[in-house]
Amino acid sequence: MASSFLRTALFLCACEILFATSEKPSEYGDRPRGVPLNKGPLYTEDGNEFECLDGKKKIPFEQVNDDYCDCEDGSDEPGTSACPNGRFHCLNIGHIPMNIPSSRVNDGICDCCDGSDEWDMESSVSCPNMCSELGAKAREEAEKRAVTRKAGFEERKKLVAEGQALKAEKASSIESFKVELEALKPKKEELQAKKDEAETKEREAKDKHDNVWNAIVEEKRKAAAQMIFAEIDKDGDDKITVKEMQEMKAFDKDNDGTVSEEEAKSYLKGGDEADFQNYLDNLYFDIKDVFEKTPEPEEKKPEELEEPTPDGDQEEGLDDLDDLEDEHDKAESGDVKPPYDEETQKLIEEASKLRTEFDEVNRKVTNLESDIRDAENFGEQDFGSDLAWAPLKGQCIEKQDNQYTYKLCLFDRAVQKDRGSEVSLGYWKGWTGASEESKYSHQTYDNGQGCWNGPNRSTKVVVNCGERTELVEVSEPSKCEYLFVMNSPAACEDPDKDPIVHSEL
Ligand code: MAN
Repeated sequence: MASSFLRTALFLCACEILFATSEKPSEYGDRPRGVPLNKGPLYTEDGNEFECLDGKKKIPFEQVNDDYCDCEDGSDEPGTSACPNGRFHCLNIGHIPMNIPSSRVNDGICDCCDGSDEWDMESSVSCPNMCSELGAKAREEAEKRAVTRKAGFEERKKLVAEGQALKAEKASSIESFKVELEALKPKKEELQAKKDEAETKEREAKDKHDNVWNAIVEEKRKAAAQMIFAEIDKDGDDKITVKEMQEMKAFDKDNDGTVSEEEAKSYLKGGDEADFQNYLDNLYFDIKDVFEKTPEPEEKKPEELEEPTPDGDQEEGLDDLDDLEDEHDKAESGDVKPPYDEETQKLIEEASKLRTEFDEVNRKVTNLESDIRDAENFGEQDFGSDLAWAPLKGQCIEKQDNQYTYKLCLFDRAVQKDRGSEVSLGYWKGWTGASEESKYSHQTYDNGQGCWNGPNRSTKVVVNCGERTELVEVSEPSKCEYLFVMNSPAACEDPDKDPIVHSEL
C-alpha cells in the first residue's frame, strides 16, 4: 500500500517535471532520455538507486536527468546538458544512431536527425525528424558503394593474380638477365678495344688530311689579307698607317664624307701604324669586314667627275672595289675541302662499322642492366601485401580541369599539362595514409617543379575503391599543392570482410 502510494506520488512528480520543462515526448522506452539500448540495464530503478557508471557514487534514481550533475563521469545526466563530460545518445530510428557531447543538448542547433537533442519545447528551434529521408538516401548510397565494392573486388582479384605473376616473372628473369649480361661483357670489352684502335687510326689519318687542308686555307687567307693590305699600303713600305687609312673611303664609319684620325685609329686598334703580321693577327678580321660590308666607291677627284655619264667613271670605281672584294672572297674561302683519300676513307668506314657494332652491344648491356635493376627494385616497392597495385605501376591516367590536363603515372609522377608544356607536380614518395590500417588510402608525390614564391610542387592522392583505375577529381587547395582523387579496384576491400553498418533498429 505504502509503495503504491509512493509510485503514484513519483508518477505525479515526474509529470510535474515533464510539464515544468516542456519536454517533447521521449522515445527511449523504459530507459532515461539519452541512454543507448545496450546501456539500458545500467539504468534500472532497482532499489531506487543509480550507481554512476564509473562505480564511484550512488545517488537516488530520481536524480538521473534532473539537470544537475552528480556523477564525475557525467553518467547521471545522459539526457541533459548538465554534465560537461556527458554524452547524449540519439536513437535516429531509420538512420544511424549517434553519440554527441551533452553540451549540444538543447543548444538551439539540430544535431540528431531525429531532432531528439533539442527536446526542450520552449526552445525556439524546431528540429523535424529527417531520419527516414536521410536514412533512405544513405542506404541507397551504401547500396551503390556495396555494388561497386563487389565488382571492384572481383577486378582486384585479377590484379592480385597479375601482381603475383609479375613477381614470379621478375624473380626468374633476374637470373637469365644476369647470365646474358655476363656473356655480353667480354664481347663489349673486345669491341671497345677494336673500336678505340680503329678510331685512333681514323683520327690520325683525318688529322693528316685536315692539317694539309688547313695550311692551304691559311695560305689563301694570307693571300686574301695581303691583297687588302696592299690596297691600303699605297706607298708600299709594308706598313699601313693612319694617313693611308684616312685615304680609304671604306673606313668612314659615320659616313660624314671623311675618314677622321679616330676612325682610322680605331681600325689600327689605337696604334699609328701596323706591319703585315700585326695586321694579319689583330686587325684583318675587322678590316676585312669593312671591305665586305661597305663596298663604297673611291671618291673621284673633281676633274674625274667632269661630264659624268650614267655608266661612267663612278660606276667603274664601284666595279674596281667589287672586283677586289670578289678576288678576296675567292682567295679566302678557297675551293671546297677535297674528300679524304681512299686509305683514310677506308679507315673511316672501318671505325664507323666498329662503332655501330659496339653501340649495339652496349645498348643490349645497358638494357639488361636496367632490366635487372627494375626486377630487383620490384621486390623493394610497396605494392600492397598481396601485390594488387603492382600491375598498375607506370600506368598513366588523366583528368581535364579548366585550362589544365592533370596526369598521374602511378608510382612514378604527377604532371600538369598546359597545351604543349608539362609541369612536374611531384615524383613518387610513398603511401601516406594516416595510420597503419589506412596506409593505402593516400599516396604522395613530391619534389616537383619549384613554385614562384612557394614550395616545390607536390600532390596528395586520395585513393578510393572503384571499378576502374581513373582520376575523378583534381584541385589545388593551396598554391602549388595539388589534391587528386583516384578510384581503383586495387583499393576495393573484400565485401564479406567488413559488412556495411546498419542502423540500431
Ligand atoms: C602555374 C600553375 C598553377 C600554379 C601557378 C603558381 O600557373 O602551375 O597551378 O598555381 O603556376 O605560380
